[in-house]
Amino acid sequence: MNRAYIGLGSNLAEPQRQLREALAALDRIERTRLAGVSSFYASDPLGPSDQPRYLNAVAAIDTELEPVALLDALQAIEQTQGRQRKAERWGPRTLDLDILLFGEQRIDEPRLQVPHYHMQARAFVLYPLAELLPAGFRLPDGRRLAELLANCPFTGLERLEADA
Ligand code: A4P
Ligand code: MG
Repeated sequence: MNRAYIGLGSNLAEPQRQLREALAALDRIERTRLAGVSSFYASDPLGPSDQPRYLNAVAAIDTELEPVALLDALQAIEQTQGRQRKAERWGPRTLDLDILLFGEQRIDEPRLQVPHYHMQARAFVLYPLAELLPAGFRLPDGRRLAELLANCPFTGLERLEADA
């Protein structure tokens, strides 16, 4: 059994609903259960600025799946929720699910790199992730989460109050 952390992002088609449906879907993945959810955060778009603000969150899951099998399951959820892969990089999307961390593993395969390549610089990933991890947590490469947070200003980010 491995604890993995999944980044969720949406900026189309009722992002709040997209994230709630995605969380329910994560809990339905075979041999996997939802173990925790961060607050939801509204965030300014990274990339093209002519797109709506995003809603971001991080979920903790416990899974017996192998990493690539988990990625398959996440991509199936994205498809179910109407994700259309477009050529434009960092463009708008109904749902993006990224594997941020997978146990203590470092993975470098064609389809999957973990820890997720850009997480160390993204406030909309680091701040929700930090809600779910102990102070002093270290990434598989030894870097402390607290250090990454200290270098990543809480800019363009708005933590939303839980509404239910
Ligand atoms: N892939 C490799 N490693 C992973 C991993 N750890 N988790 C591969 C998930 N996927 C991984 O992803 C492209 C390929 O990455 C997958 O086929 C998988 O094999 P994708 O979801 O199809 O494409 P993408 O998400 O458009 O590309 P990319 O570069 O991952 O986009 P980002 O970097 O995720 O950016 N602004 C705000 N405020 N909030 C956001 O959430 N998101 C993006 C998307 C842009 N701006 C944003 C946000
Ligand atoms: Mg992605």
